[in-house]
Amino acid sequence: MPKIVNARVIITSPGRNFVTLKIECDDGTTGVGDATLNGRELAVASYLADHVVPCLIGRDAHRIEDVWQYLYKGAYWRRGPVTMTAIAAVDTALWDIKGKLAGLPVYQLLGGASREAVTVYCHANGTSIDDTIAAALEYQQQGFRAIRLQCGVPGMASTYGVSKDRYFYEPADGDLPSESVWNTSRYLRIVPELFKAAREALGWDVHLLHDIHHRLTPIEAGRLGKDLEPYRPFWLEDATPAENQEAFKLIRQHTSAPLAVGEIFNSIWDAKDLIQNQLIDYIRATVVHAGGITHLRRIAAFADLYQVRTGCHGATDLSPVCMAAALHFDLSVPNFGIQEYMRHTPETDAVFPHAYSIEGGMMHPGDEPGLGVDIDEELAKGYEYKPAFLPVNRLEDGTMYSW
Ligand code: GCO
Ligand code: MG
Repeated sequence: MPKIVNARVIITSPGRNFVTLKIECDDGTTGVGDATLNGRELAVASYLADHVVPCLIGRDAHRIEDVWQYLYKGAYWRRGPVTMTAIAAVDTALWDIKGKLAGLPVYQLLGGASREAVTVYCHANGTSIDDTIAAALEYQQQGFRAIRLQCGVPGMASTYGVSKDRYFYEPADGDLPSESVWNTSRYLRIVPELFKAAREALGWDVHLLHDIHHRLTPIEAGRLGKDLEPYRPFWLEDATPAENQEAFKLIRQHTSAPLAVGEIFNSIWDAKDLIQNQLIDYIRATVVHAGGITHLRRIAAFADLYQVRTGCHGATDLSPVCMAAALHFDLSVPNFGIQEYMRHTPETDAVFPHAYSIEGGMMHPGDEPGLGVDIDEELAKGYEYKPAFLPVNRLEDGTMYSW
């Protein structure tokens, strides 16, 4: 058996913070897992280093399911983003090790490829509609078949999804949380205009997506869905906070716009009612925050029974290790829908050398044994952790709101 002899938590900040777990076996085989929880990184690092690593030493690295159950049931305190991100890191690293020992890319261990490559959506954003459309046209020319559109809202200084840099998006930028101001009616007026302009400029052979980022009530989301229907959105994401899964019934009663949710979910239980009542069309949970490849497969298998497809979260705060793992999962899973793609900075790519590649709006995990991704620990040492918080949002009268 490949015995686990060492596991270390590596914190590095090549442009942004990442937490990575590296597990080592007695034969020298290593595996990596992403453990990054944006804005709360050190909580997961401590959970792993103080409470998980000591329990891993001496275990059989091949027993992925048993280790998963041991960490999940053994913690007694089930679920939650910190616990599930820590479990995900271990699980991902063990799949990487199993692939390397088998001499096969991980997607082969998951049943093999169900498609040639993975369709991704990219991000077009700008402070105005025109800027956003210009960015979208550029992506369309590069061959992307699915584009997310986010634009600034007139009268609001900043809004989620609109970056300072045209190519790199990084909302976690403050030593303390920065504050934005939110106005729902202005937002509800601009988004249909954005989609109208996008269809005129880009035509109908491209999928258009939009992220509401939890900022509407169910009835407001129903209204927006109706207004966007003529432009055939691919999905509306995080229409309303999903703690109350039943809230999505109200949205469904008012619009046929497809709904995606789940980037902040960490367990199948967050999505159970949404899926079995067919209240959503895409489940956005991903490897790093939803218990690793093992648990994500369980979510996808359950979703498949209800014709809900996958649409894994893939923002820049998920490291290339998570991206690689997500691609192996995406390539294999029968009910794959789409994969989010946001480019990492060259500094991040250098710290995490990887075999995955992108071409014409499609990605492939590569055919290296394991996940085909690693961390360059020497390079990583040069980038010290910097506290960075996500912004918060308030209504114009000062009331705290969802960001
Ligand atoms: C997305 C997400 C991200 C999150 C970010 C928070 O759809 O990509 O909403 O942009 O805001 O991952 O850390
Ligand atoms: Mg989102």
